[in-house]
Amino acid sequence: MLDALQYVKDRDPDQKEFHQAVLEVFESVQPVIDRNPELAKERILERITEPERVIQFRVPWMDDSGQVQVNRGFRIEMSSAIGPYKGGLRFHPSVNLSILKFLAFEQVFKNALTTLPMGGGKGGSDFDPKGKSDSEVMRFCQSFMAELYRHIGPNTDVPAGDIGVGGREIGYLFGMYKKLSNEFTGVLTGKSISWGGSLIRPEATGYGCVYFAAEMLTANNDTLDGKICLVSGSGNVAQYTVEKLLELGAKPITLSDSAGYILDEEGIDSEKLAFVMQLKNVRRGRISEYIEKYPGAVYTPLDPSLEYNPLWNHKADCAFPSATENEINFKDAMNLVNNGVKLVAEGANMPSTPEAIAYYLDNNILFGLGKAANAGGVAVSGLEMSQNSMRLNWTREEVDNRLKQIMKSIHTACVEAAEAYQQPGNYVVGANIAGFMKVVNAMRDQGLV
Ligand code: NDP
Ligand code: 2IT
Repeated sequence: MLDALQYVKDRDPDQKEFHQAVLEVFESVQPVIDRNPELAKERILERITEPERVIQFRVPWMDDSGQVQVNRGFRIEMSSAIGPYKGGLRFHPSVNLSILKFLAFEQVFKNALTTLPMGGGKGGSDFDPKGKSDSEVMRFCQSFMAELYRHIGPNTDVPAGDIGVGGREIGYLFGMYKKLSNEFTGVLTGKSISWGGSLIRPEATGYGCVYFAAEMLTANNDTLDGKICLVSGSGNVAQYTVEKLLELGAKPITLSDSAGYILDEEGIDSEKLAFVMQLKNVRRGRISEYIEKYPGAVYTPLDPSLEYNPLWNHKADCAFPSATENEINFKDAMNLVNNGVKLVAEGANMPSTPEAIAYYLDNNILFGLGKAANAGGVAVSGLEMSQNSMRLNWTREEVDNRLKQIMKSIHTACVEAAEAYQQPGNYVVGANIAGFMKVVNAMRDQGLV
């Protein structure tokens, strides 16, 4: 394992997020390698960490003032062992190869856990949609797709949304793909319901994460009813996490964006959530505006000089990090535990640092790892692909029931894999081993490709 990790680090020494994601999986699957030494001989770890294909391209576009802008576009086609490459596109200034490779790597195992036939990929751009007009976003998306279209397809690679890519962007990307390929196919997921989308896809990641949390609690004879919850982010995942928490009787009290967070000790109820949805999705405003509407709440701007994030330092029962990677460090994890938090379910991808994860496990926190807890989004993307292939639409109830079933089966797979390797209750080991085994078995069946 150490050899394989060193090999990965030596090949791309500056890709620290990718190394972090790889280390977590390698540590979890070490007992599998120990039991099956032929995997080391077959260099499975070296193969599984090497993307099948990496595409990088220039994305030139013109802004509203007539200035030419140049961004970078990427698509990492990580693994097609169990299906076409599948995973989101992220538009954010921080996007680089390391971040996209970590996301694509996690996606491979997450998609395997969903039980649906999807490989793993991820892509995006360092383009920042914030503050851009709709026409600028459209021109950018069209230029991005002018290159990406030749690499994707409904049976090859099916992108979707992620940070900075929601319904608006998927619409512009789909329109350009359709024009260039002269085909109306399910090449992207997260489409609008009137032209091939699936009901429940917008809700799926947040709902799924709460279903997963509920499963972890049920396994411990508890429920979400009455639980005080810390939620970070205020985008797609955070919004529908809050919606489902409210439905299950919990009390969410925080939301955030990259500039700061709000604390509403009376609880963010459905009326307040509707305001946040309008604010973020339609007006594209900032979470600080929440306190203008609800003066009982407190807004705290982000203070980069602090070694911890005060959002994670309030009395609560559960935490749902739903913004971005590494948003909970060791100090934050200590604060969570000291404030009584007993459950952490990751809506975001890799929001907890390795030190934070070790601290949760040492303190018996019920910890739902992102690749298990947030798999509901891509699972319903998989259901959108099925509906597109059948040229049929399922009802809300049908999709929601399938989502619930999938989250339940992911929970069971994690529990069983953790038990099989003598680490009961460890969802990190459980998720990584269950996802890994499925992908590795497929790779071995298909030979050296
Ligand atoms: P959105 O773009 O809808 O929302 C992202 C939210 O997180 C915004 O509130 C944003 O604030 C905040 N945020 C983004 N980057 C940072 C940062 N560097 N520091 C602090 N806050 C930040 O994205 P999603 O809700 O879709 O994604 C959130 C997380 O969930 C990501 O980790 C994503 O990979 C993961 N995820 C998403 C899935 C999906 O289906 N959409 C599926 C599974 C996981 P601001 O507005 O200021 O940028
Ligand atoms: O991280 C993720 O799982 C996503 N952004 C969703 C991917 C998808 O293909 O729906």
